[in-house]
Amino acid sequence: MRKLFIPVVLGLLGVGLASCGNTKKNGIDFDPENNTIGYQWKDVNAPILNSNDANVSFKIISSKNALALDYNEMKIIQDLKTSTNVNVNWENLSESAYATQKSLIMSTASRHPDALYHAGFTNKELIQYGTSRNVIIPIDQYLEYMPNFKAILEKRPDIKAALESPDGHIYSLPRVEEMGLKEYPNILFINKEWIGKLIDENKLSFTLSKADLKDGLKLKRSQYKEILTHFKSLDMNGDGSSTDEIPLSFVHGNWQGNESDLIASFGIPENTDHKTILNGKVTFTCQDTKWRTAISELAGWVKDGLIETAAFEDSQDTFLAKGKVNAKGFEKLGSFYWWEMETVISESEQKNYITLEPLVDDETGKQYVGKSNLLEVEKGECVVFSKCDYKEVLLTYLDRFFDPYISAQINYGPIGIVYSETKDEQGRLVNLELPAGTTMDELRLKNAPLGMIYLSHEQWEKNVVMEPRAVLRLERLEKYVKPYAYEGTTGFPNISYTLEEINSLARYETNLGDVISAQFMEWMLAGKAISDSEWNDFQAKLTKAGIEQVKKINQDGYNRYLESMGK
Ligand SMILES: [Ca+2]
Repeated sequence: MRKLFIPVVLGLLGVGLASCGNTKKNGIDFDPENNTIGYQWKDVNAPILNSNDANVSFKIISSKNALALDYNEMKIIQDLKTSTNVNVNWENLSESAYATQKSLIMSTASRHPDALYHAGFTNKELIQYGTSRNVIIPIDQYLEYMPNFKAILEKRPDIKAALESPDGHIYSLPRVEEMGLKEYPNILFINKEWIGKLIDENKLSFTLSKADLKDGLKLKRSQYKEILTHFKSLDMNGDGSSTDEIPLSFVHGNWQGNESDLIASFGIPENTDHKTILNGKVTFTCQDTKWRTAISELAGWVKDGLIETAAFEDSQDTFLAKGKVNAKGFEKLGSFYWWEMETVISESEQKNYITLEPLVDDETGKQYVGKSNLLEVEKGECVVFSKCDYKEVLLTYLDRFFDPYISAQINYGPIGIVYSETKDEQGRLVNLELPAGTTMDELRLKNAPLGMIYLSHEQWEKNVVMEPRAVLRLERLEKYVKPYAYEGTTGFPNISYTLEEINSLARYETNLGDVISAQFMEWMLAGKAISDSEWNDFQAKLTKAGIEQVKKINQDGYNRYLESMGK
C-alpha cells in the first residue's frame, strides 16, 4: 500500500520546484558551451558529438507498427547514429502494449526514459506532465540547440501557436505533413466488370452503358443500391457460389476508408467525430434529423447484406485481406471506401475497379462529401523527460528529424532502400523502383519509423518527390471528391484551449463520444428505422453527456483561433 503514496509525494515536489520558478534541469550538470564531449549544435550537417562516446547515450521508448523492424535495426536510424555520433537505444513496444503501459511509464519515475516517441500526448497530458509536474521539459527553453525546429517556428506562427500549452510553453515535438489529403480520407470504388455483367444480362432497371463504366461514374444512391442488391444475390465473380461476394465494405470509424461519406450522401457533413464546423458554427451531425434518416435507411442495407456487418467489426488489416483474390483466384469486393484502391485490391484485379463520384442524393439531386477533422499538424508526437542528462544533445539529435531529407526518410524509408542515392536536378529525393513482389506499404512500414517530421508544402517542391501513389490520390481527390465538399464546412483547425477548457473537455468528450458511437452501432445493426421515441431519448442522452458544453468550448476556442489568424 505504501507505494501508492509515492506519486503524490513526487507530485508535490514537482509543484514545489515549479512554484520557485526554478527551471534548472534535474539531470547532470552539463554546460553546452564548455564540455568535454565535443558537443556542437550550430552546424546542422556536422556530427553533434566529435566521437561516438559510449558514456553519452539515450533511451527512447517508442511504440511501433507490427510490420516495422526494430528501430535499432532500421537503416535511417543507423545512418543518423553515424552522422551524429549520438547513441540512442530504442526500446520498442507494440502499439497495444504502449496504450496499456503509457500511464504506468509516466507515473513511475524509475521507468522514465529520456524521451517518448509516438507519445500521442493529449493537451491534457501535456499540462499534467509538463505544467503541473515537470516530468517532461519545456522544449521552448532549448530552441537555441534546435536550429531546424527554431526556424520552423519562426516561419510558421500557426504551428508555434498550435504547440503552445496555456502556460506558453511547448512540451512536445510535432508531426507536420501537409499534402492537402487528410480532409478527404474516403474515395468510393466499384467493380466495373461486375456492373458490365449486369448490363450484359439486362438486370438493371435504369440506363447505363458499358461506355459509362470509367473513373468518375456518377450514380444516384438508389441506382447504387440496386447494383449492390445484384452483387449480393448473384454469383458475380463466377466461382460457382453466390455467397462469397461482398457488395459494399469499409472500416467503420477508421481514419480512412470509413462510412462517413455514405452518410454524407444524405445531405449531411458527416465525419468520424460526427462533428464539424458549418458556416462558422460548431455542429454535431448527430443532432440533425438527416442523420436519423441516413442511419434508418442504411440499417436496411446492413440487414439485407448490402453492407457486410463485418464492416463494423473488422480491423483495417482484416479489411485489406478481403481485397485480395481468394485461393481460387476470384475477387470478392464489389464496392468499398478507401484512399487508394491500389492498397486494397490485388494487382492483377486493379484494372477491374473504377472510382465513383460521390453518390447523388435522390431527394435533392446533389452530391455531398464531409470533411474530416484530421490535423496536418499533430502535437504530442515526442516528449523529453526532465531526468534526461545532456538534454541539449538529445534535442539537437531530435532536431535532425526536421531536416527535410531526414523527414522524408523517417516517413517513407531510407535512401538506398526507398529513395535513390542521387537526387533529381531540383535537388529532390526520388523513389527507387519497388522490388518485385513488394508493395509500397510493406516496404514503407518495414523501414520507416514514421512520427516526428516536417514535410510542408514547400518540401514537396524543393526536397522530395511525392510518391506516385500520393500523386494519384491527390488527382482523384481533386477530380472526384473535393468539388463535392459540403458547402460551408471547415475541418477543425489546431485550437489553443485554456487550462479550464482542456479540463472541461477531458470531463465531457470521452463520455459523449462513447454515447454517440454506441448508439450509432446499435441503430446500424438494428435492421429497422429509428422511431421518434428512440430519437428523442438519444437527444436527451446527448444533452446529459454535455454536448452543449462541448460545443460551447469548441466554439469559443474556434472564435479565438479566427481572431488570432486575423479573420
Ligand atoms: Ca461467387
